[in-house]
Amino acid sequence: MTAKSRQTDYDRRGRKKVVLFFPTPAYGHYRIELGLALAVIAAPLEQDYDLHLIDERVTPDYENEVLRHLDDAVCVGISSITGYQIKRGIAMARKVRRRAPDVPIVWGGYHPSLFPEQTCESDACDIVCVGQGDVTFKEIVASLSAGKAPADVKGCAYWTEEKIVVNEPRELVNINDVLPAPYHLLDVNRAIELNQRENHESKRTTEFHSSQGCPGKCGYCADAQLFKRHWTGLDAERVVEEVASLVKTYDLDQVNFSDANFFANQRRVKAICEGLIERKLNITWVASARPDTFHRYKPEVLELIRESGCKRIIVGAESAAEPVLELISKGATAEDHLKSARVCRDYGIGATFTFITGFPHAPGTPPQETTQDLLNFIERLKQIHPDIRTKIFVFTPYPGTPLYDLAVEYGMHEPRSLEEWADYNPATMKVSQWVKPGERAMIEKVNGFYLPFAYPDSGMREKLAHGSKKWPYKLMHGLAKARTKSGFYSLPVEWMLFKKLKKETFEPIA
Ligand code: B12
Ligand code: SF4
Repeated sequence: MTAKSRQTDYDRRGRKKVVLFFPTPAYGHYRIELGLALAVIAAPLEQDYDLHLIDERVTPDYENEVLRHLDDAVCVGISSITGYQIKRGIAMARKVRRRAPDVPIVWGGYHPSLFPEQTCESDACDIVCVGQGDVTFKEIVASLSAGKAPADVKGCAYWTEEKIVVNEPRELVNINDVLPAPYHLLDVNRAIELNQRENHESKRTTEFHSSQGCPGKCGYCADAQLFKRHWTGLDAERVVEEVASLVKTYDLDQVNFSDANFFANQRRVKAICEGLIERKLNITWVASARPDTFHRYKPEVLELIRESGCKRIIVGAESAAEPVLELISKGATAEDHLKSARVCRDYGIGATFTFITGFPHAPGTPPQETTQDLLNFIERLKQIHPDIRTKIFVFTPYPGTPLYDLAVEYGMHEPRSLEEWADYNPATMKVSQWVKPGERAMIEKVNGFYLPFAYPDSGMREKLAHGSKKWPYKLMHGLAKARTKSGFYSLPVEWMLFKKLKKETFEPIA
């Protein structure tokens, strides 16, 4: 379909429904993290509109759920990060177009925000919400309900027959001015049950977003594009109040904070922990920390963190080689990683360290850190603290970041349309010319299988001591120890058997 032949009608007077769709975000098997973005943008519309929030992973018969509301719809909203989520979003947009060609389709989220014009060029999109959607989406809906294109709405771009119009940007909205996310519009219980059934989670867990932005400037991270390195946190009282209400409503055992940088403000963290303890919520919680922040926390705050139920922190370590840490502007050193591991050990908190291999380097030059170097460092971390998990990602350059520009400079092909971005998936494409063939399999094998057996975390130790499969686990522990000690990973019969039996590695991130 060419742009000219679109039949979109921006005059939506008299319609009362708003349909919001959260496509499956990633190719492969992932735990379901709630599509909180939809709830946040729906919040200010709740009084005046009939809202339908549909999550491809959670809503049964999701396709019909979207299509059956179109006759009376002001618009359909689609959320997306770069990659597979676009693919699923386009697939749904095309179905919407076939059924109701006049209904405007609005895209929002990290990817459309980076490429508003390019996204509008696709026949799968009419309007893009650039950046935060809290206020912008409400105004887009108001404009359409008043019968006009969103010409006066800051922070959006839209398609017209003559051209694509990009309006002036919207200033950052303070997260404390945003209404609480109406979780009841999402099928939280079903998401929890799916995670329990399909991801073998024992706890009833959901997500909470307590801050936005991050002052860091890591060269691979998209956060700065949206939040301009500006961090704002919800007030501690509000966090505790909302978390307490969620725990009660959904009978939760665990809350995962999905903030980019939960620990940015020590005073706020202390107040949140005190609040959680005072309320006797009796939950565990998980959140992300920068490697240079956590070990600098005061001992009394670390005590409170543990006492309030912090089960695990997630540390974006990325590398242990100084030249790489410098290249990616991490602002942390390998020593910071080791210190964080020691602090977690001393205070009885688990930690997941995430690493990235395959950062770009100039053609003809060797990598500054090999996957084997990373695996050696991971072994050091695991020797410090038994409750350390690790995950190695293969570097994928995300648009809008300095390392993306470097990758392009070194010859990476740049996708040129929304449709091309849909295939930009780290799991399926050979995006990286900086990771040698066979290395992905090596990572999966050693980091996802042998290291967890050789250095068992608390969950694995439990299985080794008591579980029904105690003896096979003990045997594997011995074998894995011998493998990691010798570095001999050829003829991995036990690994091949494991791959046949299980779809996941032993160490989920949270
Ligand atoms: C939860 C999460 C996930 C979840 C779900 C993804 C999702 N779409 O939400 C899962 C676990 C699946 C995931 C996976 C990945 N993620 Co992730 N993830 C996050 C995280 C931590 C929180 C997102 C969130 O819920 N925010 C809360 C809501 C309220 O905010 P929001 O989503 O930004 O929505 C606001 C606006 O964007 C806008 N908006 C959003 N949608 C819509 C829709 C409409 C219609 C409108 C009008 C507005 C709108 O309005 C909202 C309110 O202001 C963010 C980091 C962060 N702190 O934001 C990274 C982040 C989104 N992830 C990112 C990445 C790179 C990944 C991975 C590729 C990482 C990897 N190495 O594998 C994988 C993808 C898997 C794969 N291998 O293919 C990047 C995205 C970069 C990009 N260019 O798109 C982020 C920003 C992290 C970062 N700092 O770089 N992730
Ligand atoms: S610390 Fe995390 S969120 Fe902050 S800039 Fe670095 S990667 Fe992004």
